[in-house]
Amino acid sequence: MTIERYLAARAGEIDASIADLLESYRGRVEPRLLEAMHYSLTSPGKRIRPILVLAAAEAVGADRGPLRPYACALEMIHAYSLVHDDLPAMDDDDLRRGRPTNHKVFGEGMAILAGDALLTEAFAVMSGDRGGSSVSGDRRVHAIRELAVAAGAEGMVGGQAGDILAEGVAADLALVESIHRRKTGALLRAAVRIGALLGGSDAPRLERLTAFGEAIGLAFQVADDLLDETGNTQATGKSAQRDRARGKSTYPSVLGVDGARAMLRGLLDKALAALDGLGEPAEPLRDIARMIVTRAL
Ligand code: GRG
Repeated sequence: MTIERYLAARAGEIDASIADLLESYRGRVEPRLLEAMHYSLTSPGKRIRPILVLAAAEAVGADRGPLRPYACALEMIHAYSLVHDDLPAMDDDDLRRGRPTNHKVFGEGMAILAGDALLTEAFAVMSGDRGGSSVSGDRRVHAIRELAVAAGAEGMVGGQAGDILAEGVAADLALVESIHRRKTGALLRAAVRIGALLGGSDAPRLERLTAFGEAIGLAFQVADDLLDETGNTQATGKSAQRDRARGKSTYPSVLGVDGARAMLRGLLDKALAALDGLGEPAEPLRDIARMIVTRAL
């Protein structure tokens, strides 16, 4: 199977699981709030984080079927982060995934609440019984903690705070990296680790997959920065050169476009080396790493 077909098939599984989940809220959740949650959770994204959960689980030999709800929880946190990131108090964006942003459609108050609900419900899903009894309680608690730490003050929220504080500041590479390891990298790393943990990984493979998750987590942001710098709105589904316009610290701004590209190639080598010894079941993860990097080169 080509990577394109693999990703489309997995995204389809995730979308079906998301549709079931949203349907289960009907009648229990304020309809307008559910509409706003539905708008952002079903809007057309790559679903890369939930796909990483499933691919990491398969890389350690697990059956991905029962893990789909947990994978959806990663997408819920991602969707919340985008809704809040687009708010006027944050990045103030009108366009996301080629569509009007949540607050443009539902108003700021409802967008904030839809983000809050997606974040909170992600943990209800992680701790609930949608995955059946396929995963031990201990592993589930470990996975929930991974997600909380990656999304919280030490992770994504902290990275976003660092990003806001660095606006207009002449940042060096260390600062850019510290922001992006937390803001983008932490959730991607957690997706891989959560897939491995829920899939029953032993410690040596978890260590390898963690190194892989860290490398692609950073690569993802370097690639996003490059696409923002050099891409167009049609390719990215959002306004181009927003980072530069806002005086944001990005990899191209500290390394130059060529330097950022070289860093991206180095991160791909690291990601692939981390998977040495995991054999054929890890092939989709290798393809995902190659795809993240090549779309920005
Ligand atoms: C925590 C309050 C709060 C806000 C969240 C982390 C964050 C702040 C927002 C993320 C916004 C952002 C543009 C981060 C850069 C990472 C990135 C490339 C996000 C887009 O992810 P993709 O490419 O998007 O996976 P799709 O649309 O495919 O899901």
